[in-house]
Amino acid sequence: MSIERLTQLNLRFRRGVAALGASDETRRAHLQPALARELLESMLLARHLDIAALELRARGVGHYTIGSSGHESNVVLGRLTRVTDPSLVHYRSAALQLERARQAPELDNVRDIALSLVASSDEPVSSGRHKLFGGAALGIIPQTSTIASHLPRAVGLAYALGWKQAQGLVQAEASRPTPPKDTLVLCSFGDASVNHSTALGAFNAAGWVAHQSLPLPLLFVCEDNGLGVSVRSPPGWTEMRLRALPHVRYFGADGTNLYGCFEQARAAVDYCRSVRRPAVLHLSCVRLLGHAGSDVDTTYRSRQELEQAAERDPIWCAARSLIAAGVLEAHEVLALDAQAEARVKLQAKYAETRPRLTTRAQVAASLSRPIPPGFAARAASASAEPMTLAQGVSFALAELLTNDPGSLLFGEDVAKKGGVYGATKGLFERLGHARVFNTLLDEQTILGLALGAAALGLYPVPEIQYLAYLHNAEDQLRGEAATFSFFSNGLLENPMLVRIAGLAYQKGFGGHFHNDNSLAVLRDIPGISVCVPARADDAIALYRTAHALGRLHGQIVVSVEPIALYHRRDALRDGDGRWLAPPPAAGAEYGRARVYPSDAADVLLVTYGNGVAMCLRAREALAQAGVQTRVLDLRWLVPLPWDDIVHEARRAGRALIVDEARHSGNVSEALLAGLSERAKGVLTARVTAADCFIPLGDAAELVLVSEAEIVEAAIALSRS
Ligand SMILES: Cc1ncc(C[n+]2csc(CCOP(=O)(O)OP(=O)(O)O)c2C)c(N)n1
Repeated sequence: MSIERLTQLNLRFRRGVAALGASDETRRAHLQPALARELLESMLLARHLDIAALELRARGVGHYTIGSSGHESNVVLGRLTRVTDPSLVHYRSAALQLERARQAPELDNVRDIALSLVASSDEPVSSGRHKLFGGAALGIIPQTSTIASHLPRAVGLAYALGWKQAQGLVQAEASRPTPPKDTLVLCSFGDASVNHSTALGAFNAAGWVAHQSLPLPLLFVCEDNGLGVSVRSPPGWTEMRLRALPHVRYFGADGTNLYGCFEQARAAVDYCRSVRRPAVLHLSCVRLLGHAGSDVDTTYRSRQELEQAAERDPIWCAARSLIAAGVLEAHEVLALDAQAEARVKLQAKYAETRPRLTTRAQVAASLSRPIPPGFAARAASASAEPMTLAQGVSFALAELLTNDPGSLLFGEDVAKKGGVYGATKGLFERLGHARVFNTLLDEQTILGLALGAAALGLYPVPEIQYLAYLHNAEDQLRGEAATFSFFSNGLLENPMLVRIAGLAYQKGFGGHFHNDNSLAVLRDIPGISVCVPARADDAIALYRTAHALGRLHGQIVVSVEPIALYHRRDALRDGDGRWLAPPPAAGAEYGRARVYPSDAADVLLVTYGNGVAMCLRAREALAQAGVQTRVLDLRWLVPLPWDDIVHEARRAGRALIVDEARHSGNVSEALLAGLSERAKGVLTARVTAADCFIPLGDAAELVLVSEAEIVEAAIALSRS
């Protein structure tokens, strides 16, 4: 049905153009003929690609039918922005991208888009993993389909652009072309997306930055077709919403008027380039079809409405005004249309013959770059006093920030205060406000800033103040950071070290939200690594390796720092000071555990975080009961250190898993399953926290793992 409608529209366009008379005698102010011809050509190519998408889908060889029809006036942005302007674009951006591709003549973008429609592995953006607009040579960063999720990264990119310029780092990288001083970031989306809290958070963050007179050259573009699938934007709402954004200059453009649209877009682009402040271009569009090929919009749009939309078709409107103004002749427009149709058909036919992804390994290959076995950061200076975990974190971060001028640390309260728990103490004074700074209170913005900074070659170290508050922003990690490499065929990467204070045992303080003890949400994200340092030397070793992994392999590392261990000094007895540790000589080996040695072991205690402290104490009590144990601190929860786990479990013959996280969805499940597969014959048991939130006060102990429980379970296991 959609395909008939679009084909009919094209026929109507041809008849309409053919019927148009000669131009006015006096040529009106309009676009230059060469420019007009190119813009119209890109628009027509986009339209014929939509027809091809529907046709391929109808025959079962194409897989994507969210079209650009009715949004082709975004072509002006393809013309007015540069390949050096990082761009994150709406999924209706075929005309924009085709026009942008004129700046990269080595590409055949019609062919590339056709290849994406059939999910061919020849397709250069994601190698057939998704139909996305993008491409390194085009400066277009591929987007996921989660609406508005790209806006925080866009704010981060624009902020990082200014940051790099201020730090004098722009010229420092041999691997990237130096972007011009007036580079901007382009970010487009639909009108329904404007209402998403992620978008509103990003608009707010942009205003917050601009309010402080910091540079933020960011052009938001709202392509307003009045609909979000079947839901209508209330008339006037989108404009009112966008006009009310503080410090974001509003520009309105009518997508049915190509010339006016070009001029308004130019004004908006010039404003961002020269004033270095954010702006929004509100571009009126129409949706000529259903939301996607499968959406039958006639169930919620009247015949009259569809007829009005067809009359506002930007291609028809552009052709009519160009002919009326004497810029192009009707026969030239018809020739352009015929050529566009022929070119698209040829490339669609070619795309059909090209290979697809055929193996699981091929699909997963772009998740992250392979990390060589035994990877660890090189030695670093080790002379310092024994320290607490919090001091160790601060030491590690000081080392990282000092050694890498492209690194930056930010979050809520991390600067002068030094973090809620002092884990970033002294860094602000030592490295300055440009390298260590507070953000506004919005976890999506914090991670968005990291996403943008990393995409520009920086190494961000964002902090999430409490594990429970990661969940507000988790999509920025799961849907954005982790998919970046996957959907760009490994060409793009956003390495970072995300530090999150978390886990329980704060001795009655804080209740659930300050003692959150579930790591499930971090464990299943393909392509990211997760670590938990228990002591200062672990934190320093792990962060050295995390940074090296990021810089050398583009890896994202998330570290959950156990709050209850931050200031612990003693290991076994009050005043023994044995939890303190000096910095180690080198980094931690990637995916390797730390084993606390013992001469003999009847039971291996497999644990991490607070569990390490509890197990070391339980070990003493168990020894008195005649049960010898060895403690294995996983340190890396993703990937799990299987070689060490299996080796030590086999040596002891029994493995007790001590997981301070909830019973369901956490690491104990993976350990039990993995041991049954990899270490057959080893007897296993586990102790975990309850599937419950953490209450306030001493009642917290009722749902958490206790030392007594560990002792009891280990004795029971030793006797089985
Ligand atoms: C976070 C999220 N929720 C829901 C969806 C499903 N969805 C896809 S597109 C869309 C409507 C978007 O409308 P708009 O932003 O106006 O863009 P348009 O499609 O009209 O161009 C919805 C609800 C999604 N992709 N992401």
